[in-house]
Amino acid sequence: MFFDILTLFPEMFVGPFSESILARAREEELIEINTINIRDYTYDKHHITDDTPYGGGAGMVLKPEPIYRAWQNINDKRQRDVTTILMSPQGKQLDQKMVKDLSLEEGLIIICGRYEGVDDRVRDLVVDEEISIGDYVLTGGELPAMVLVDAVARMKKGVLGDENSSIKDSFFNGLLEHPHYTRPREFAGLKVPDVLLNGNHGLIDLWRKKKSLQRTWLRRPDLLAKKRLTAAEEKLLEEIKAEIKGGQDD
Ligand code: 9D3
Repeated sequence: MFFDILTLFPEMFVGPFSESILARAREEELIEINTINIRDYTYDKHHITDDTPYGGGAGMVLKPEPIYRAWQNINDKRQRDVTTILMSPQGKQLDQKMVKDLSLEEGLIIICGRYEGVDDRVRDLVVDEEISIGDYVLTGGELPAMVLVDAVARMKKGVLGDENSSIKDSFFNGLLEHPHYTRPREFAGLKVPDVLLNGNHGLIDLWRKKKSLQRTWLRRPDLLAKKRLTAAEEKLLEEIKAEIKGGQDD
């Protein structure tokens, strides 16, 4: 899968996409990440990419022509209409369902806004979807684009070492994850729960499912409200609620 990222700051992407899982996925050509500098598509002497807003007001707006030319160039190169995303605070908030759907695309063009935003005609002409990563204000669309690429790339077959890792993901089954432990068995006076040491995988799975439900109930009741529980899960949840009333916490 390819990701063509249109940005004024391509250098920002170098570090995050050159380490660990994404670096390996690129080496193995499971994903291809290209950054395209919008400034390379300015034709004026001073390579100007922004301008003051019509109607007045604070801040600057990204001019449409350089972004449009950059988009046309890469979209033509791909020889098809590539799904084009604008990272924007006005966009639909990214969730795992959107990530999964986007991972089915052959490739994406991602436009990163800066300053107050992008001339709205860019939206009209080339943007298919506007995506936000949450309700907090950042300085531009670059970090959100990195978040999007990371989340989508790890859904592709072969990108995660363990084929099952993305299938077991919490937001995939709609629950938060159970606690994880590794050696040593005791650390700073805290012991690993005995059930994880006795090798009884039936009991371990049950314990993990219960912890998973407990955490979700305590921290993200909104997720639990959306999820259809099996009879076994309902039973565990009743146990958890009784325990919590009895003064146990997590
Ligand atoms: C004063 C109005 N601001 C809108 C909330 C202006 C504004 C602030 C920050 C316009 C652009 C930006 C830069 N942010 C992004 O481009 C961005 C973003 C974000 O700030 N938060 C979460 N997701 C995203 S996706 C792109």
